[in-house]
Amino acid sequence: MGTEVLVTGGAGFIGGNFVQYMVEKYPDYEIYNLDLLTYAGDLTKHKEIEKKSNYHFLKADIADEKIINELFSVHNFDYVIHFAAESHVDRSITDPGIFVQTNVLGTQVLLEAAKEFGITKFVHVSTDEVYGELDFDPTTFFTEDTPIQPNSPYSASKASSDLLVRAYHETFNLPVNITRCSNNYGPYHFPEKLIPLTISRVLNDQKVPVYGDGKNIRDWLHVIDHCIAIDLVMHKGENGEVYNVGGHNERTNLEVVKTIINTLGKSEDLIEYVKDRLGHDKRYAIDPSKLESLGWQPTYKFETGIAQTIQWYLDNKGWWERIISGEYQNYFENQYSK
Ligand code: NAD
Ligand code: TDX
Repeated sequence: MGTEVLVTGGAGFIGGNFVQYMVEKYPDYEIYNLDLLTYAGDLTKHKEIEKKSNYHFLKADIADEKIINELFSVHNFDYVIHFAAESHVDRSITDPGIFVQTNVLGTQVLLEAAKEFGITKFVHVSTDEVYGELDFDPTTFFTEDTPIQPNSPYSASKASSDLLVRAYHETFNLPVNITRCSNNYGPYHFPEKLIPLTISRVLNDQKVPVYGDGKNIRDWLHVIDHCIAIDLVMHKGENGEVYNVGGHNERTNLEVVKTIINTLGKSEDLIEYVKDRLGHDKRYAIDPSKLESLGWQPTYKFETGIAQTIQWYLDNKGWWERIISGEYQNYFENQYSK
């Protein structure tokens, strides 16, 4: 039997890019995309790879123990690359329960199945947000030894899942890695998140909501560089280790929004300062030296990556226009009417 890779959340933004990358890069691997197809999941992005014989789709809820166990019993998954999650901080503030259900319970169900049926490696895709926030001192960074101090229900649920992954390694010797990446951007980013929200709204000459004073800092990484990092960790990561992923691309939110507006030749009057996010983390910044010691380097400069991403949204209007014209409209109106 060839190598079987189970990718959870492969209909979402990062998991979707990873599935496409793996199907192309490893034609001798069988890639199984397992996804519940929530509001954030969409299979139209996989039209091209659906033609390939090494791509397979399984519709399932990671928190459904019965179905997950059945799937592990009929397949021989060598790798589990776990992306599936509720991923939006603002939604976790208005409706935290589903974050615990999917991110905590769902991860535990997968870990238990991996332990019972046996695997080569479980890669848990986590986030720098589990470390909490940094102040604006540009010489400070999150390392793998930074204490876990999540501030939002989203990051608390991710931190909880990280701790379960760690526990399954310590208690049951399950072969695991945890990756903690900074903010991603790139194709198929769901338009509730800052960069695609800004691009889609500026293209429609609509106001862009900037939380607070716009000075919060995020560390941006192109999604393909995240995929390359996970590929490396999956094959070369030392068992039980955590790897931070980031490319030293810190920008204030205002800088990001202005870059997009200026690239599209629109007016900065589109910026609208709105009420700040509750518990809004000031700054994230990653020290990626541990991952670099495995041989990883980012391939995208932010300036090139953001220009290509803006172009992608121009070339793929059909994809995001369909999303923002559906249920998303209610979400957006509720979110910004508060
Ligand atoms: P996303 O919201 O775009 O995609 C999540 C996917 O998971 C969707 O396809 C959805 O249908 C699926 N899903 C949700 N609940 C499920 C369930 N119960 N069972 C099966 N599938 C389910 O998220 P994303 O931005 O691609 O993030 C992917 C992962 O990467 C998450 O674990 C997130 O915490 C992590 N991460 C994201 C970023 C970022 O900047 N977006 C940065 C670091 C880490
Ligand atoms: O309308 C907006 N206006 C605004 O000012 C939105 C949606 C966001 N913001 C701000 C909040 C943040 O400081 O922009 C920054 C980025 O916000 P998001 O795109 O929501 O990302 P963030 O909260 O930083 O979390 C993201 O990165 C880490 C992902 O959504 C997480 O899944 C990942 O773990």
